[in-house]
Amino acid sequence: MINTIRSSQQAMELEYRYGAHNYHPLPVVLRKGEGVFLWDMEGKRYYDFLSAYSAVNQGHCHPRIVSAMQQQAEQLTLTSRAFYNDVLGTYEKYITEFFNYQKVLPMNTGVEAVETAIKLCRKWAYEEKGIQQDQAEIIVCEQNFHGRTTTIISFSSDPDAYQNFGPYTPGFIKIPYNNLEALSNALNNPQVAGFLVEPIQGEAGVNVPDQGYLADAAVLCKESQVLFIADEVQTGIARTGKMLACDHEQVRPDILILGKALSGGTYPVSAVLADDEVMKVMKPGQHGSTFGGNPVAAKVAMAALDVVVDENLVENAAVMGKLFRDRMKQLISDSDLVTQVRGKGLLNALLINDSPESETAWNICLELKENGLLAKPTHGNIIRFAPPLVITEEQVLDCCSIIEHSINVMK
Ligand code: IF1
Repeated sequence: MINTIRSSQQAMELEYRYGAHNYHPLPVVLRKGEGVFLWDMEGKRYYDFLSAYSAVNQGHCHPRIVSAMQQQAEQLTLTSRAFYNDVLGTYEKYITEFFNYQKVLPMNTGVEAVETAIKLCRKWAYEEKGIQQDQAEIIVCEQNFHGRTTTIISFSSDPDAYQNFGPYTPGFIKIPYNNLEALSNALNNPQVAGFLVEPIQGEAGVNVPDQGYLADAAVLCKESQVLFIADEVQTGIARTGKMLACDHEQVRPDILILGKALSGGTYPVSAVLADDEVMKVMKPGQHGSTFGGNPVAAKVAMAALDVVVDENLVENAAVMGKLFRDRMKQLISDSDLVTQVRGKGLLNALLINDSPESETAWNICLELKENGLLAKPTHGNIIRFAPPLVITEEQVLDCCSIIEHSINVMK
């Protein structure tokens, strides 16, 4: 009989004793989620303003997604790709038509999808572009975050992400984000195969590039026969007030990477989408994953995307995001503790007027927690605010009051 956890304190102690210490969570122990709300073990309710880093766009435990998961889980959970099943083809048709690509390669986590995109880009470079074997380079941006596997952290600029995990995977060129001249110069290298970029840098602190950056970058890549690879794991699926953040500039990536909210936070589901010109280089036995494209993932993803459309989450993210930023701009003029609000749709962040090494942002998040709102700092002095996209106007206004009160208490 598994010993049930009876208190938050007990839960934290168990994790400390038996779990690897690879996280520093906010001291709150959650046991229930529904829509924009989370409840801790003592029954206190919180607004969730992290959404599991944009995985719970549809709201916690969305009934349609949970039901799709339950129904498939009682019938067939996993065949592996050694055999066909009666769900995958339907899902592949659904998602390729949804995002207007000819092919999809289904994976599980975001980082697996990024790794898949890198392999696809390199193979295309050798077999289609004619780059010399093992010489392909992929351009990435400083302050990127694309996951935590060894290849991905090989091109991270965050010492916490890469220190003492070497030797590193070669074949990546780092350039400053939001800098077209740097991209143009890097593209002069004939070995370049792709440009991997987050349309908005989430972990870096919701870095929104200048209007036109993505569109101009895509043009530069096309002119150099370089694949434009958009990592929309965090910015995709309605989060920024468009279905994809690339849609703000009508950019159609050559390779599109999705994850997180592709399942509404119920199950690990990710996907890489591309047209045949690129995807054709992947032949049987050259890539895969035990769980990639499994029947439960497929049903969950279709339900999760249906919810985004049926509940008009793209529009709601755009409207509620603007409402949030407008209220925060008012706070900025009233308080010297907050210097900037930035973001698109419901992916926003507040810059705190203190050094990144200070505890101020963390202490503000502790105060927010006391007042019923959960958020977490990204880097040092930046707090990300990203609620589920189902949030109502009344709830946004309520949360803005909580944030204003918490900031003023801290002043
Ligand atoms: C954690 C950060 C966010 C991502 C982008 C790929 C991935 C992520 C743009 C990999 C994942 C998660 C990882 C999660 C916290 C969160 C995060 F703080 F780590 F950096 F969102 F900003 N591309 N981001 O944001 O997807 O393999 O995790 O499914 O605790 O590491 P994954």
